[in-house]
Amino acid sequence: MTQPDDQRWMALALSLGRRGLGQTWPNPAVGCVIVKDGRVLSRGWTQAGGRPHAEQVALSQLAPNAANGATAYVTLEPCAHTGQTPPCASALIEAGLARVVVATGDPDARVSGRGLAMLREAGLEVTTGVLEDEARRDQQGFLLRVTEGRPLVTLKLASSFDGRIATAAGESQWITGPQSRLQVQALRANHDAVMVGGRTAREDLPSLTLRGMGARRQPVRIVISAGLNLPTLGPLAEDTSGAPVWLIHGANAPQKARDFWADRGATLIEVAQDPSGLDMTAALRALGQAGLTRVLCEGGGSLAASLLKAQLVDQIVGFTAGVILGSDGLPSLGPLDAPKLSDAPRFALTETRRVGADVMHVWHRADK
Ligand code: AOF
Ligand code: ZN
Repeated sequence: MTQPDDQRWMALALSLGRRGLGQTWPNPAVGCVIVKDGRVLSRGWTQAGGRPHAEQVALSQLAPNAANGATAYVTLEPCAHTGQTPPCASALIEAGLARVVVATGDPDARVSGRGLAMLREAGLEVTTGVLEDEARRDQQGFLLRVTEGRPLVTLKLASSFDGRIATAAGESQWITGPQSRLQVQALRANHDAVMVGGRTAREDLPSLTLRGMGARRQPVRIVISAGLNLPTLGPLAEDTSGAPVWLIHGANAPQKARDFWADRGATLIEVAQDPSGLDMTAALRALGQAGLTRVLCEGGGSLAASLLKAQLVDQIVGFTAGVILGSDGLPSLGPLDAPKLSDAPRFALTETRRVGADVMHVWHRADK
């Protein structure tokens, strides 16, 4: 049974959990609040690298017996397995909690209902489904990794008012303003990896690193390039920021290029290829297998189009500027081969925000 303040405390637990997004992969970013007599006793969230778990962090701050009779609000079903630490369900039982409120279940085969069962068997009152939709949205990356074997994909599109990303001459700096670019850094911070296509890597020589957000973990830098035709000078080859480089390529990538990047510490991932390009479903499955839960695609237009065509884009974050470039400007996306409107990928608006002189808009896949 839910109680009057359940939503309020769960909202707090969700906001704590979000602090871990981008930092905890392959684990979920969970939040936990322990409440007694209408007051917060302690708070916790999953730490960088995925451990300790949120419940353990919250419990570790309490004096012995302090949690007796208290309620724990947890954004994901407490774990039931012994990993490097004992199960969170046991820790909550031993700490003497009377009630545990959970937003949504954990589909991990080692947990999957067992965490809730352990709590109930020990006589704790268990309430589930509080702010479940919000929790599933926050944890969509982890849920997709476990249930579909691939990470969540966020597509970032920064464009002119009419959806262009450069002038006919290729001038693109800067269409959106400094505040939008700061928001992009915040997006990098809450994703596990940043991904671009080979052409963007060649033309923009991006560093793809996180600057100034106080993050402890740099996102993995992923480049998709069938032939590994990538610049051998520039930040991807030289950067010493400690951000890993993973390169996804096809069977035809020359050995010389593979050796060059392997020598520089890059991880090489080979996936199947057909005349239309690399198999993006296979590429994302490989990334899920490697533990990634949230991937931010920052372009270019042809990579973004192939992700959309393969129905692999879960959310779009758009930044739209008040500059107009016309049809001679470069479009933000390559062809989608969707001649009918009913075939076109469709997204539903979830948020709009003014960011400096631009507008940021967040969209989710309409069928999810
Ligand atoms: C929780 N609270 O904060 C997190 C949980 O490898 P381990 O032992 O750390 O276990 C990882 C699994 O634990 C992960 O797949 C997910 O099922 C759960 N993560 N559980 O109770 C947390 N991060
Ligand atoms: Zn746990």
